[in-house]
Amino acid sequence: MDQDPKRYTITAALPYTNGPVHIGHLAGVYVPADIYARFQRLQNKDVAFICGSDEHGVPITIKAKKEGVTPQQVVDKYHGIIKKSFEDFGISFDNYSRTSAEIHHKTASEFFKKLYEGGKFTEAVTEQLYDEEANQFLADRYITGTCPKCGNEEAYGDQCEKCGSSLNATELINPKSTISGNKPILKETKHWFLPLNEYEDFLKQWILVDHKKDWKTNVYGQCKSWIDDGLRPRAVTRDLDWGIPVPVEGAEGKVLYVWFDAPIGYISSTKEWAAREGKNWEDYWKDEKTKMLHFIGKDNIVFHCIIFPAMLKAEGSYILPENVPANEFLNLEGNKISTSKNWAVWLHEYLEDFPNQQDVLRYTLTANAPETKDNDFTWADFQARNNNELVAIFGNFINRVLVLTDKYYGGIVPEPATFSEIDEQTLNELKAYPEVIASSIERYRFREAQAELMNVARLGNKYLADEEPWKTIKTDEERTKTVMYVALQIASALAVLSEPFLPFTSEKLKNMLNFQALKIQPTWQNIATLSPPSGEMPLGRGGHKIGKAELLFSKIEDEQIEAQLEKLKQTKMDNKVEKVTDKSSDVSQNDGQTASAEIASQKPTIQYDDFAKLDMRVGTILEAEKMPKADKLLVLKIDTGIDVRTIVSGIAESFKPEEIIGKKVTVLANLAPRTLRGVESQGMILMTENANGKLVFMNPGEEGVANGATIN
Ligand code: B3M
Ligand code: ZN
Repeated sequence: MDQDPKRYTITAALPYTNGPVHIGHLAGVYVPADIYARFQRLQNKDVAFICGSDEHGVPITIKAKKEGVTPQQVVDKYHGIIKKSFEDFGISFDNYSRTSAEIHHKTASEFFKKLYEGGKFTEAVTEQLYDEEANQFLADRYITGTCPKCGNEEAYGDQCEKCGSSLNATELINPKSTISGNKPILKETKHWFLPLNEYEDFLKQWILVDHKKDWKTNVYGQCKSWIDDGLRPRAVTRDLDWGIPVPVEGAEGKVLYVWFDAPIGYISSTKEWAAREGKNWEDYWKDEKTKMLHFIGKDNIVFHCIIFPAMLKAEGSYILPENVPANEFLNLEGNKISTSKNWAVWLHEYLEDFPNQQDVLRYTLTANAPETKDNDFTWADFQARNNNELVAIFGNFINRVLVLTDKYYGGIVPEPATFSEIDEQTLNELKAYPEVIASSIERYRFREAQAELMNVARLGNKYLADEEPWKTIKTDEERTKTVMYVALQIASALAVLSEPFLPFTSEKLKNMLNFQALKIQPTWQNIATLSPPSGEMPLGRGGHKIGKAELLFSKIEDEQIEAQLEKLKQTKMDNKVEKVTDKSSDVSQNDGQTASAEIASQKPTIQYDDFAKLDMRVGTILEAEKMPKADKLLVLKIDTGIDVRTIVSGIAESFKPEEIIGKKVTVLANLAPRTLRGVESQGMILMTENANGKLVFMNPGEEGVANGATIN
């Protein structure tokens, strides 16, 4: 691969059209992909940023059934909402297509046929799960059961979202139809399989050797465990009535598996775009010099790293992705985001509630992006990021520069006099930022990149605070001109460097600085070379007239945040009501629909001293056994770093003794001892419930934490 590719095919996971887009989707996929695409365009790269709606698959038909409408009505509705909200949010797709489009049906059918004719599939009659009451085969999300790998009781027929395993429906333990709730029977049917086992050597070399170093550890790790586990043939057809008909004889009533057709959607969307723009789509999919990237969420890793590459390899004429920068999940106010439980911040609603504040959400989602672990979105954090960072740092700097320029010079950039050592230092620091930010983006570290962008604004604030032009204006006109000149250079650099992250702000700022009237446009590349003391200078050598100052960001008030929290509270109450009245099955959009959206409200405020009384430390469970004649109790021996002690814990219904030995736990060490069934319990281990209501340990998570380490 060319070290400095000229052409990029950047894909973002095709959202299922069974609901609108929420902040989890944005943080996981669309915001990072958009930052990356915008950045590469600013490097003058030839970019195709591709997406579209994923309109097939069981999630759609289930939604249609629930709403009593046709699948087509469901996809039309959500395709419209999703497409518009992406546009309004500034996600700069070059093309947003949909998999119900004719070009996609054609492309996917041809792809299948080529593999079929090339003998790349195996054909087999196997026993598949069948719902006798609903009279249909059960595939994918029509079936739930216990994951054979991790024990999650809500795994789907094609995937367990808890451990990420890709499954065949018949592997599930205790399978249950999500249509009728019944136990399915087995019934014979014919399908076509992609023999993934035959691609093992290729995948081993391509992922485990060639990309060991450059793929994110979460992505690499998942791939490695699947490959180590051994790959099995994977059915690429289904007995369903919604989808792309299998284009061969003897396949009546069968459609392509949604995960077979959906990634081909990237190709058909590229074709649609290329036809419109007069480009050759094959340059973006078949030229080794093109760098292809798939931005996805972690639950899509197996499909993009194992199955789709095997399909591309089988076809033979395509390039493979250079990287698959998958993110982890974003939670909302401590709970898993859930489409069916309405536990989400929906993009289209955000855009209504916070008009013209797209960049605030973009900023918060990037600042808190789940790049290496799941993260939490809270409205309090959103408000703080806006008020304390965007308003107080970025906005404040720009406002000061523009207001002072207007006040002192009638909006005309002053001619600088001599640059002091501080000026030169500041400018040299500024010049390094394009490279620093670029390097973080190139490594998919968008949080880090955005934090560096904010450092540019901080640099500006510090410079103004130190040089105090509002004071020197009374004593030294020449010095003031130079200071304002330098500050204006920083402002113009911010206008350029913020574009990938805060496109609306960047646009506004460019207008405020009147970039249109400049002879030379400041760019990512020329900030460093244009800047003084040598160089042409981004805003010219004095004389350039800037525009009027406008506020870039405005304070978000407590009432706005309270209104959002109120909405969520209402959702919680609705869910409680629903729980007793609606027993219908629940279907995930990869966002843990089964999660309980119940959150305990905050307890009364305590003082720090109260907290400091708690002695909490890290420990390891050394031994665990059932308390005789007690269903709920386990007797644990725990190494707390200071001693080995006995703790009796009411977790026997959630854990078998043997599965928790060796686990790190958080121990409340100075709780007064209590005797339970004759055994003295010397403390307590801290637990919580996960989204499925299962007890989990408050695990000290980070590696390398020693027993006895205190928590404070
Ligand atoms: N429709 C998104 C999801 O799992 C799925 C992505 C397809 S990308 C080819 O929510
Ligand atoms: Zn699992």
